[in-house]
Amino acid sequence: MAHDSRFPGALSNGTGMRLAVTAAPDAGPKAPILFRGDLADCVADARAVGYEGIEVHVPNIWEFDAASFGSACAAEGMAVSALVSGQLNVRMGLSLCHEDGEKVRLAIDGLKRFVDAAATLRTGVVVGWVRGQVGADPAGKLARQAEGMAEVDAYAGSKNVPLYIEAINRYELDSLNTAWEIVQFIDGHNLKNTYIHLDTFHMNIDEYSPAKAIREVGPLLGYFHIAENTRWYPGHDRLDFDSVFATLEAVGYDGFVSVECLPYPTGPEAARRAFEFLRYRYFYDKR
Ligand code: LER
Ligand code: MN
Repeated sequence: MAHDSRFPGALSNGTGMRLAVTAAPDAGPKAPILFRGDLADCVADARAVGYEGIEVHVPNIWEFDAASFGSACAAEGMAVSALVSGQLNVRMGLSLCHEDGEKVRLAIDGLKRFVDAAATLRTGVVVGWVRGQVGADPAGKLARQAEGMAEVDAYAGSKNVPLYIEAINRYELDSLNTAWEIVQFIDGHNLKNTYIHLDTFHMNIDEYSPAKAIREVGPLLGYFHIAENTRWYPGHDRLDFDSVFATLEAVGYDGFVSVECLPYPTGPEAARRAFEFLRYRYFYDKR
């Protein structure tokens, strides 16, 4: 199968979707991060459950040692499913549409450093919260977001790294909340290395149905987060995962499905229960 630039590394080989899970050195009690602490330990613990990919929410990209993290992953046979850039905004207050031009410049520089790290780790970069709130000036700020994205998109292209814009629900971010809005944003600004990242939790709020959103995105789907309608681990509540996975297969999605859910009852226990639920129904040992 031809290389698909949506899925870097060795994954676009037609062998299907793989399961990943979230990790970070530290996170708040309600953050949807399941493995926390030393990242090499997170990789080993996630691999022991059975996950094939680790998604890292990097606290400070300027201090992140991608090469040594890559060695820790290689030692466990673990792929990096994505690097998530949200902490540029959450911890550092940077965004692509900030009124303060210096904060925009730093957001763009931070995203380029994410691209560098992703090139080392053969993975992609999630662009969510760092887009920023457009507030009462949607036209000006949306244009600023788009300018920043275009600059980072061109840089990502020079490094063969895909960017994944996440559709985040309206209560967290005030623009690009739906799959279709991001399709139009990517087409409208001619972004060549940017794909769409869907999350079942956000879709349950802002989409008619996850299946419809996945179909609308089709070949632009680059990354996927999975959690229940309540954001508990998959299998805990009432989201229709049969239709989600049937539609992912129908559109030929061949990338990671990353478990990003609340750390309840604990992060590692949620990771274990999610893996058990998903593996038998949709992954390695389908019944
Ligand atoms: C990040 O992937 C996400 O889904 C946001 O809701 C931030 O938690
Ligand atoms: Mn998400």
